Amino acid sequence: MSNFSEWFHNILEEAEIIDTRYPIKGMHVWQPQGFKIRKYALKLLRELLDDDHEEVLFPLLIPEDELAKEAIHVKGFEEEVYWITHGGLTPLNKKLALRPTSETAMYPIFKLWVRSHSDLPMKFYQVVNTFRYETKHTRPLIRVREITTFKEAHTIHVNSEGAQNQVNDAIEIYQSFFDQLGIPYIVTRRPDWDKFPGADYTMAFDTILPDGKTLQIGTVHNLGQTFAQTFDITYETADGEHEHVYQTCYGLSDRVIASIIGIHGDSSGLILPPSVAPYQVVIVPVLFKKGAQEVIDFCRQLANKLKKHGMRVHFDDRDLRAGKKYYEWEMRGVPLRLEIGPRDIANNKMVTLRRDTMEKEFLDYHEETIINDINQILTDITGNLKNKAWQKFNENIRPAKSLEEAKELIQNRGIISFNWCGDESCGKEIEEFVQVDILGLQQESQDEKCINCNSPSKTIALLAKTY
Ligand code: PR8
Repeated sequence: MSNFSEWFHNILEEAEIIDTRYPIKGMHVWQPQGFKIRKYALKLLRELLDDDHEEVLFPLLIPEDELAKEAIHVKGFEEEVYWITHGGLTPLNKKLALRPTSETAMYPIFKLWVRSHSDLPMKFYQVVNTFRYETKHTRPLIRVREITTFKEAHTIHVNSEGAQNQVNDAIEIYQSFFDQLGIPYIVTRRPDWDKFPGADYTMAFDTILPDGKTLQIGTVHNLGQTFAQTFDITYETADGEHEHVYQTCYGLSDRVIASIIGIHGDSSGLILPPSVAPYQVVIVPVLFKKGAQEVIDFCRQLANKLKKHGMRVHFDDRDLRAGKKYYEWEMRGVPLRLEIGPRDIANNKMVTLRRDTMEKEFLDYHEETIINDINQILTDITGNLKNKAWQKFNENIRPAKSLEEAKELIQNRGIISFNWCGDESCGKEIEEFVQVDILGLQQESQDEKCINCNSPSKTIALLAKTY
């Protein structure tokens, strides 16, 4: 995969994930294969959130005066908002924004919903499309102007500690989600100049794509009381006082799908983790004139049996050369292929090909154990994909002891860690020298000196070339 960008665009087209020919920049069409991956990814996410969040659906349009209420927030988004100015031929009295995110759509309503301390915490989420007029180079799934898979959660708490704990819980939820997809990540606190507009602070998940650039794949924001004060969201305490609530919000997007595709794929195409693969197993019959019907019957029965046990299985009985079928299913990233011919049936065996290793093996066929055996292979594939991805990720994080070394190391892309005093103007100097941005702050450092100004270092920070 020498040119990731080209590989990525080709595979989206060849595997029928996304059609990029829609005539609006940054807006694309989900094709059936892509839509299924998206659907299964969302299923995993909903399973995690539904435990203690309620799913809701707010309108797409936000009145101008609501969007403008929170000054820092609106400033942060002013260059990215799409506006509706007319209803048919009639100019609207009040312009309507296409939501770039839904704080200002939801929070005036939260004001009506929140009553007493006993109602709290409240935790909501929705999966919607949002619109951002991105000025940076757009790329399918990675930087789009219509984010079609925007999962945004919004929570409300009685005190700062509640919001703080929720930030930690949200990080755990996302960790568990990315772990199931085998996507490696690093969680950092964004520098103050890069936090979500209106947030007290922002925690972000970043992964590394095969070209060595990092991609922000999720964010968790502690909003403190900023929006609560702007939208006057209060609750009644046990003593009958009225207090402003504390809030958090956290979001993920189509970038999750981009990461699944980009991180696991290889030169033969997609490699999908079984949890999101449209087909987890494909059965290809190896047919000769003699015994063909027997093979077809056997394969069909096996497919039905696996389906009954909840697996997504496809029996490919098209009249095509086996080699052509192999090529296609490999390109589409089906985790496991079973090849079954007359001799295999006679010997109670079948050939398995794992897409992650491309290794062919014989599997003994036993009526009673076949379900377990195949499930075990799928579990192994999930584990192997995750391990391989993490290994590569970790190899791409390197420490630098000096600015010169940081500049040198960043030529190989990836993430560079270094000691930093935390001062904004010093941070800007570092960014200027190295010519990449500070990604985030990782952890407190002790007895170390800032790589730039030599004063005591407060944190280990990360530098990266980002998408
Ligand atoms: C919020 N409010 O909005 P956030 N294309 C693809 N993915 C994107 C794009 C884009 N143009 N822009 C952002 N993302 C908060 C939290 C409700 C939910 C993805 O936060 O602005 C990024 O992965 O940080 C980002 O982490 C996530 O959406 C949430 O967007």
